[in-house]
Amino acid sequence: MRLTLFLSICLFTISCSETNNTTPRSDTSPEIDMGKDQASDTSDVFPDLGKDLAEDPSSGDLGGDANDMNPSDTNTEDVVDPDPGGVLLRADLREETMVNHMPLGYRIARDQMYTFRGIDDVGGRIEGIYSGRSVDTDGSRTPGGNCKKADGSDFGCSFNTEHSFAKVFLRRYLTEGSSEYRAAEGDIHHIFPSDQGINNERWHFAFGNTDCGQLMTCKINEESFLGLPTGATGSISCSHGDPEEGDSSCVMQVRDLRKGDIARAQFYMSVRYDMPIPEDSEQILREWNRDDLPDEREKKRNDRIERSQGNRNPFVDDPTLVDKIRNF
Ligand SMILES: [Ca+2]
Repeated sequence: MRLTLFLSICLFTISCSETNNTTPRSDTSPEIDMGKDQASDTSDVFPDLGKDLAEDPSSGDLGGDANDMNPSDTNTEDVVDPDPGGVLLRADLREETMVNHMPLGYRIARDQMYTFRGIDDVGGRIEGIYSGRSVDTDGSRTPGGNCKKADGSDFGCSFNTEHSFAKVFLRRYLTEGSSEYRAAEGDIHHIFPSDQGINNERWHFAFGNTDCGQLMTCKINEESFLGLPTGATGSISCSHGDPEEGDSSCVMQVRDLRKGDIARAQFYMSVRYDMPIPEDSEQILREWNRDDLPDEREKKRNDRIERSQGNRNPFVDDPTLVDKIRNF
């Protein structure tokens, strides 16, 4: 009798134990599957982005939309943005731009830019990024020579090379002399031919929109800007200081035709070298990116740079990527 009772209790216990073990396993199965699906979806969000970029620079929707990622999933109510804030996209672009980059060094980079049929030689002329003034390609890194003042005297107006992501910021975020620093210093995606005068005027001021009507100081169309029409060369203004004294409130507004070019160069640098862009500038650069979309000249420059240093600026290939990343 005791043995029978003992066996009955044992059987009951085993049965309960199995039941207890089975029930939660059954409950958790869908969660495990869901996690797997999410992980799978995430890896599918930007499949081989760089390959697409390289093979089809004109591709219009590299990042895609959350609802486009799994066409077979008709239950759109349950679709969750797998990459809120574009963190994964940013990481993918960083890897893509880094893996393919073969840094040239600043000296060779400039040779690639200024040589005959080089990156910035368009029909035998080289254009200043800020002024739009162009000079003959002469094979040197400082084309342009001398210009005449109104009184007939000469003054230097040759070009040099502008680091649009200012070197003071490269030194702040990268270790000067390191391989990353040298790669950034000679990264052609953000360096441009520029009138020396305007390059000096810009110094390392942030990019922004100027208000020459209200602000104390507004440098525009002065002698160093070579007498080009007002507005053609952009402007520099300072809310409470003088650009001659390097006031930190000064900003430089780029001429309309090159606003987007400069903006996409900044976003590229932020992603490639993991450097932040100050919030105020970032919002304006986003506007510039939308207002001035890549033209043929900018797209061809991207192609030429890829042939020289191996990587592309993905924001030139697809400017909509900018607004898929919440923070630069
Ligand atoms: Ca442009």
